[in-house]
Amino acid sequence: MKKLKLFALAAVALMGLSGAANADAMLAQDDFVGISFWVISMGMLAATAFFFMETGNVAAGWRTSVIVAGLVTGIAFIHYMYMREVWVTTGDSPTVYRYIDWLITVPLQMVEFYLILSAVGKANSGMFWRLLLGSVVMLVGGYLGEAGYINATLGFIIGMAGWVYILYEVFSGEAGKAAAKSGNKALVTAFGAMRMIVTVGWAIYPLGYVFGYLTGGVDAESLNVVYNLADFVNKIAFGLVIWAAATSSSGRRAK
Ligand SMILES: *C/C=C(C)/C=C/C=C(C)/C=C/C1=C(C)CCCC1(C)C
Repeated sequence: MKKLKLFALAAVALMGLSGAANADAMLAQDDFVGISFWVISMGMLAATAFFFMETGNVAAGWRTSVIVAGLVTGIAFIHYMYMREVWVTTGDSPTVYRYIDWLITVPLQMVEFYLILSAVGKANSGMFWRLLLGSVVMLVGGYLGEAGYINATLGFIIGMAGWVYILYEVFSGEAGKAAAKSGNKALVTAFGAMRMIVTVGWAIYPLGYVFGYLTGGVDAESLNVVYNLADFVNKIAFGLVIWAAATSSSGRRAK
């Protein structure tokens, strides 16, 4: 188990490094957007190491949730290595990389609602599929709109429908009800905090879409900084909430 974890970490770090091998990609001292890409990428690496290392400190039922938190930040770390290179060398928004990252990490984060419910025995497969479907509709709609395959407004409407569906599921749908009735304090706290992140923290992305593509008024610099900060909260803090619930329900350092 220890060896496997080290191997996984080394693999993640190596993949990330290969993205940084371009010698032309020198960060300018006044490129604050580029600096934010660097800072967030290192935050993602540190979070990944932390989550993987902590999997040994939580009860078996919570382990998968903490592993998935590490996968989310690990996948984001690798994408951040590429995104910052695109930004630093060309000054363009790395939209394709961002969406590929979202397309993998957001469904994984949705699955986290299911996983923490299943850690306390309150999940069913219907929730899993509904949350997954909502996130895929949201992202595919957004990408088709942003990349110009469909009208930007139409893409936005499809994306919003997916997001609203997710919010319905975690607030008033079966998943929300199951959490409220679970009687597990750590789960209720974590579920509530994750729900707030998905409501408030996630609102930043559609706002960025509106200002960046529909009304205009936000330049690529600001949009990237905002997305970077949003990812920091929505991936790392989201994982920490799960980790906190996992450790408090497991008794710290339970082995
Ligand atoms: C780690 C990355 C995360 C949590 C990304 C989340 C992305 C969204 C919540 C995107 C939402 C969008 C809409 C709700 C409307 C259409 C446009 C999107 C895709 C930006």
